[in-house]
Amino acid sequence: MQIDIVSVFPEYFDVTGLSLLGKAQENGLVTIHAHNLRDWTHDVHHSVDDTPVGGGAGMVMKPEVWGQCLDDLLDMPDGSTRQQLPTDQTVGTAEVKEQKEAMKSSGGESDGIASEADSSVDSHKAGVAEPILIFPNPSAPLFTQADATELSQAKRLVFGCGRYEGYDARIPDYYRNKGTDVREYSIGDYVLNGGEVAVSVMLEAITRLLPGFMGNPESIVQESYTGDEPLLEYRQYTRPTTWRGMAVPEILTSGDHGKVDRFRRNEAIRRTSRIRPDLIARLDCSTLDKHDRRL
Ligand code: 6GU
Repeated sequence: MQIDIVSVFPEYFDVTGLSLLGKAQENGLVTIHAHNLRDWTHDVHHSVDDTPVGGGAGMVMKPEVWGQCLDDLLDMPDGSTRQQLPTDQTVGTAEVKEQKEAMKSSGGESDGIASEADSSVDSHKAGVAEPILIFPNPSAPLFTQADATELSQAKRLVFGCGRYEGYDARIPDYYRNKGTDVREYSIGDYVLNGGEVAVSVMLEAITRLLPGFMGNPESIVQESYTGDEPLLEYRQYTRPTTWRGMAVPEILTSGDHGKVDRFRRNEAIRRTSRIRPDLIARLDCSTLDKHDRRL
């Protein structure tokens, strides 16, 4: 999977080089490039925002800068030519242009003045994955595990981080109208300063589902929100079986796997009913067995 992130704080994503996501990049499972939106500005102040049309507080991100940036990024092929990019996570306009030139001379793309239809045919011929464009937006539908699962199948994702009071609404509209798969997601009912944290959250939820990402793929299957039954997970314990006078539930030490499974499932259903009744309301009742129904 190839991931591009556009932000006015690309350094924010330096942390993607750490931990399991860092390993996944070393192993070639995923490449992540964070770009600085200001590299696509032309004015001396490198301004990316302006006051809202119609008045009001705050600033709105300008469509021209985003347009130039996304035209460049969405035009780029995946995998093969990507490897020519510098190892530095932050890639500016110069490198992007360089890469496009390299692509053209290697016959990887049409002459650049072809019609939209032509260039899309060409990109299919060259085996170029169509990117999905994702904008974090507190006023959008909630990002869920189902979205993470779907997006983990994609070859290319491009994230655009908005700052300040948001971005010009015509930006996603423009690319949607051009046929790009454009998504806008909120990560929860609270306010953040910008899209960077939200993109980090989505990035982690998506990439950990890539085949080969997790040491133990079983740990994904058992989790809360996964599969047809979005139940909260049962509570976990490890040794010692008694700690500061608190014993783990006795059934878990019984060695009877049937009883352990039943105990854990009961706990998952009871906890979900109490803590997240909204999830129970969404439950597909045909997945419940006769023991579940008695709870
Ligand atoms: Cl996606 N962006 C911002 N700025 N705030 C949020 C959010 C996104 N999701 C929840 N709060």
